[in-house]
Amino acid sequence: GTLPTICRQCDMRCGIEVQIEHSRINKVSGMKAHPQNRGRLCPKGPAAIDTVYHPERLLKPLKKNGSGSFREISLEQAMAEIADRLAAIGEKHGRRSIAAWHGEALGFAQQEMYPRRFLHALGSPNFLSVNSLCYVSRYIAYRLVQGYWNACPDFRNARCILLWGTNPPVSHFTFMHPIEEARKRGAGLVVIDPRRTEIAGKADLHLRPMPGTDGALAWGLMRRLIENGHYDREFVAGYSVGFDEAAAYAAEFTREKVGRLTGVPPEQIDECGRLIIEGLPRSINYVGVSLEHQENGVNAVRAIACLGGLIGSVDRVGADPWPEPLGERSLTLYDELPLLDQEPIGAADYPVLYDFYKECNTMKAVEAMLGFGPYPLRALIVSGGNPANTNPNVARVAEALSRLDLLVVRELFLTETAALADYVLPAASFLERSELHIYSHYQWVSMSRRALRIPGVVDEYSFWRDLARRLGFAERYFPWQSEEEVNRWLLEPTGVTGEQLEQHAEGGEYKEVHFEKYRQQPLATPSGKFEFSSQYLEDLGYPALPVYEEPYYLRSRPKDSSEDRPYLLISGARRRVYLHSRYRNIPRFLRLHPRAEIELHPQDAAVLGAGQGDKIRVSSEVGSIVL
Ligand SMILES: Nc1nc2c(c(=O)[nH]1)N[C@H]1C(S)=C(S)[C@@H](COP(=O)(O)OP(=O)(O)OC[C@H]3O[C@@H](n4cnc5c(=O)[nH]c(N)nc54)[C@H](O)[C@@H]3O)O[C@H]1N2
Ligand SMILES: Nc1nc2c(c(=O)[nH]1)N[C@H]1C(S)=C(S)[C@@H](COP(=O)(O)OP(=O)(O)OC[C@H]3O[C@@H](n4cnc5c(=O)[nH]c(N)nc54)[C@H](O)[C@@H]3O)O[C@H]1N2
Ligand code: SF4
Ligand SMILES: [Mo]
Repeated sequence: GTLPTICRQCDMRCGIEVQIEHSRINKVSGMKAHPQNRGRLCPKGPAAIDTVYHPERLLKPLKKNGSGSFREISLEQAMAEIADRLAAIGEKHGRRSIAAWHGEALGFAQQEMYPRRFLHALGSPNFLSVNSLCYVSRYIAYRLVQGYWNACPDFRNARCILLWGTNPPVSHFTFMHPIEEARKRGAGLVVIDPRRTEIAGKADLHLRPMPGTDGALAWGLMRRLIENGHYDREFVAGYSVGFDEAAAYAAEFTREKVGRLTGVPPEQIDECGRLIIEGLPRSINYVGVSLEHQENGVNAVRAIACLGGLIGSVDRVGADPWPEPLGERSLTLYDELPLLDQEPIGAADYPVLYDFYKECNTMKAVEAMLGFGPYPLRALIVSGGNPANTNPNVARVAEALSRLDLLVVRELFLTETAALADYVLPAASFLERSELHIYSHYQWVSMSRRALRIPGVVDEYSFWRDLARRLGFAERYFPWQSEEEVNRWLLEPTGVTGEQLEQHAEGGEYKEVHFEKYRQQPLATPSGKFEFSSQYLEDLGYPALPVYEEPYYLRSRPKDSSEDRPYLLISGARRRVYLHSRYRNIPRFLRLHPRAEIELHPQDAAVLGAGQGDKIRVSSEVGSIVL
């Protein structure tokens, strides 16, 4: 038979149909009725089959011997030993010495809530996740300025689209259909990326700023709009604070100065301004993750959000709608057990991250594992992530993980991170669980369904509940027998039922989309207004305006030309067939990209005498790699 469900191999969460014969999945195809993808899939969609039935998939718990090799043990033994060791570590070092790390593979919603809930019930505030590297800086920046972040603006109805540091044909293919529709109706497209990407090749204008200088460009564009009076005066006058300070600061960013700071020729800045003005009031910004990976990323994104306010994108059609929530229950225990007296790791250094997101910074956590924190972190449970491969300075991360008293990793494969663990537990894939998927940008909800059960492999909810039971707090905090029961409880106040979502696998709109709600209700910022400048940040000792700071590599550049590291590397450009460290064990994908690759500017390549396919050693302050 065919089971309609949701692909959660990445955060696009496309609708899929899974064909099952003799309890084996033999085909994954796109669900036509799902508005997210309308039947289309990326190459990783069907690769779910290669993953779940991969010959190297872990199906039994592994325990590391004194000699460092693994042997298989039963799940009962593994769980009993892990619970005992956690209890002992909590006893000896305090419960806050126990942490959990949640990776990208599990998403940013329901699955993330289980370890958060578990830790707070246990008495540790130390929830860590991939959020330190992904999307939360954008979320915080936009929340600070306008009170919400929309992960996907209304491309379809836009008249000018600015893409900052993002390459949707590869990373977010579901954005491409609405972008192409807008283009057919004449919308302008500006791509801002130091690299000539696939989408840059399709744009009206490709701006190539030096990495980490986008903030200066955003200020330069603001200057131009303010000087020529091309901004939304009604919105600025009625619904914003700090405009005068912002305008005074913007005045410093002349086209010549922005040209010097960013490397973008002033004529191109003018041209970009012209395209934005032509598109008003339906010009929009979309910011990719890369800006978060640069220094002062939050302020670069805040500056871009401020530009959005000037061009009137806030909660408008063809711009940046303000999503309304479904109103489902929340699994967080933060309100009940905030544990602030337990000094969450990194909360003092990154107070805004903790305040907005109630989680610790992973770089600080790595330091704490190495003994440089305010107190030691001694035990860690990782699920859905591979930090020894994906976090900055992997050698240091691996060193930190191997110093722990207890490392437990829930995985499908024996990854770089799992190899360091004391216990590796086989994890359920997305096809082996059932969860809610909220697409807040069009106020839509779907529920995925369990398509597969593998003996001995448990889902995330069952794992955390079992551990809570062994540590004595399941009855109070994990009372639901199964994830299906959790789903029902979450949905109860919403008027949407699990039965409805099961009958209509594509899901449905939970609320009609309305625009310009800020006219009736305050924006969700401290002042209730759009904040060009932030009193909240100023009170914490940060600049109130999203000021531009030159990145370190430019500030510290030697004055003479005898640099021993003359090149600049940006890393992490996506490949269609890979997702971070995933899918690199699938032969048909490996044939496309057998090893890690580097792209060089043709002029740099010519100087080096390097050609297509050559091996190149790249060295930096932290390490060296052959690509
Ligand atoms: N196939 C595939 N799809 C994915 C993923 C994957 O691994 N593979 N990962 C998923 C995840 S978790 C995420 S977060 C998203 C990320 O997706 P996006 O947010 O769209 O980011 P990228 O596609 O990585 O594109 C980032 C671009 O920014 C450029 N860039 C780097 N530094 C700067 C800078 O300082 N300024 C500017 N303006 N540009 C810069 C890079 O050259 C690159 O082209 O993709 C998701 N989709
Ligand atoms: N240099 C550089 N580094 C980067 C980035 C960059 O642009 N440049 N991008 C960053 C970004 S945006 C992100 S999101 C991170 C991602 O970094 P991570 O969160 O580490 O994500 P992955 O590398 O995809 O690792 C996911 C792991 O989860 C496992 N897995 C898959 N499905 C499941 C499941 O259902 N359950 C469980 N328990 N496990 C599962 C997979 O086998 C895989 O090993 O990387 C970041 N690192
Ligand atoms: S983009 Fe690909 S991997 Fe992501 S949800 Fe859609 S089909 Fe799955
Ligand atoms: Mo990400």
